Amino acid sequence: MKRTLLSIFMTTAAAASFAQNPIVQTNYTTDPAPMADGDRMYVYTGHDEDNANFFWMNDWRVYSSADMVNWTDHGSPLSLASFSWADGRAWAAQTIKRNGKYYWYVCAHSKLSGAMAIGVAVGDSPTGPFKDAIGKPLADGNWDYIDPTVMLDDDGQAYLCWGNPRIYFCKLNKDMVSIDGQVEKIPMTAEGFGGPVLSERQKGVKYKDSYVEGPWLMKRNKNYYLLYAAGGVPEHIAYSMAKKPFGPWKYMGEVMPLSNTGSFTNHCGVADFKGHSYFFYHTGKLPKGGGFGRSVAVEEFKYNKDGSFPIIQPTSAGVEPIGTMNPKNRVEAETMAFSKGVRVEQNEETGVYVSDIHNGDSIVVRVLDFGTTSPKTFTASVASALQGGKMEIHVDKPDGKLLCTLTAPYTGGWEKWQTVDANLNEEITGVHDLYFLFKGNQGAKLFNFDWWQFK
Ligand code: FUB
Repeated sequence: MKRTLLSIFMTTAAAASFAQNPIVQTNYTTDPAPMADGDRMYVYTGHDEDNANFFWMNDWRVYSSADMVNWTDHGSPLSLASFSWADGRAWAAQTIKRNGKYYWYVCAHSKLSGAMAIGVAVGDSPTGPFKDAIGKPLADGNWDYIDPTVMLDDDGQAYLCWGNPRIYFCKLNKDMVSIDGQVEKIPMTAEGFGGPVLSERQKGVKYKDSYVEGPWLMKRNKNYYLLYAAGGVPEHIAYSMAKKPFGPWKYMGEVMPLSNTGSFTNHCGVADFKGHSYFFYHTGKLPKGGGFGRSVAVEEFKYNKDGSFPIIQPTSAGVEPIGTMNPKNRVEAETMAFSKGVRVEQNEETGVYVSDIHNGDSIVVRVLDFGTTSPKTFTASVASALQGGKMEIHVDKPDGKLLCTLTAPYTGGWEKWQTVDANLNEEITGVHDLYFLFKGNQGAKLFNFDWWQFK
């Protein structure tokens, strides 16, 4: 029944034409590591700084969604400052849940060794707070030590692997914060990875591929998979399969071939959620983005019958919604399907909120189910140290029916929040996308926006 309803509303013109990638527009995001937990899909990302000319990365971020199109920004609960031993390069990472705790494996430049190191943070919820679990790196002192990926096998054994241009592999103890035994190097054979590592390629020999970095270790049914960035620069995504978690690996081919994504790196993560399979990756497709200004995107796919991966191409369309949101509950303003112009900030008291709202900016929130009884008012929490501004809410498209106009006043400060109401111009029932269009003094910052609700 749910599927039928979804397919009915997805045939509306507004839904069919919606471009959903990249999934975050308020920051550059990289190296996605998805984790389905309960009713939500979480994505742990790196964060490229604005106007960067290298991977000068300082923190990691978390986003989540229940419907795969509206993503809530949970801010940055982990940064270089969380690790006393780290002083740069907050690169790729992955989070996994075990026994109610969340373990976030990261890599960063180590002050102790002067090279790269693998660390682990722990938290009691998927969005933190997180703290360094052991106060030191798990493995330190090698420039190869980047891009950790972690997997918990059905028998309770956890495995960690990482590396560029070689793959290092170890067992984790049950505590998830110590290594069981030795760190091994996986043999980088042509059989396993399509060719040796790039520096060991022989002139004149044609290889199928070469592992580079960004491993993603996973198990599905009885098969183990290692997906990775491959081929050199620019990178495509390829994969290998094995019958045991430590191999021997068999090179299986490309998953995401090279295309014009605007980013010379690629980095993937894969997860199933609510009966769907998703492939996350990054591109340089946000405005002013590129190789050091990357953005996470997602595609839905189906495994081939034999368990192998299909070829997955990057799209700007992205994925279809797999659920709806209730607009009569409080919705955080930083939950959005797409935005233009706005940014986010966070503080201890408010958490994450939408900032930098200017005339002409917009936010789209999708698949809102108003049910059969129309609300009468729209309420929002806003703050402004200047003159404030207006928020028009249009139904299903930017120039769709004007549902209401909310006036955000001067409130005495950018974090002095005031709850403001607007009466609806007309009734609304059923499932709709809403377009929040911001209007006000040209060039001025208008107001900040924390949450909203229909009543
Ligand atoms: O984001 C920094 C580095 O770029 C990652 O560690 C690599 O996987 C590549 O995506």
